[in-house]
Amino acid sequence: MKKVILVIFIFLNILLAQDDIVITEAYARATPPNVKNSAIFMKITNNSQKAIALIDAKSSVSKIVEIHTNVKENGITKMIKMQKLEIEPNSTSILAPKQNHIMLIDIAKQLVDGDSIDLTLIFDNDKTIKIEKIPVVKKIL
Ligand SMILES: [Cu+2]
Repeated sequence: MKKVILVIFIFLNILLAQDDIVITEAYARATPPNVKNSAIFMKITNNSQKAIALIDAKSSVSKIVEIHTNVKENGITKMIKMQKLEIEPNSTSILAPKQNHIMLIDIAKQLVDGDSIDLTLIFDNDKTIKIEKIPVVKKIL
């Protein structure tokens, strides 16, 4: 009987341990000197059965952090702020250059390749994910 209870207990723990939101492959773009904006890219996986929306983001490196998307208007691509980024159930939303991204506006210091920065993501299911170290990477876009 004890064994059965133990097995059930372990099984429940596994179920609870599966996070509904998982962030992978996050990186921030290195900045040239005097450039005050940068962006963070990643994959956000929603393992739950409900749509979850990213509604806010914060970082200690910049006062303003926004959720952005790129739109094309009259042949010109521009970035616009989104109130939220919805992630469908059991799917992955990709934040990538020239697509959706987390925008860092008015960064306090230059982001140099090899540095790392923190990021906090706030979702509409009351879940907050803090990533302590996102690598800063120099990438040619
Ligand atoms: Cu942007």
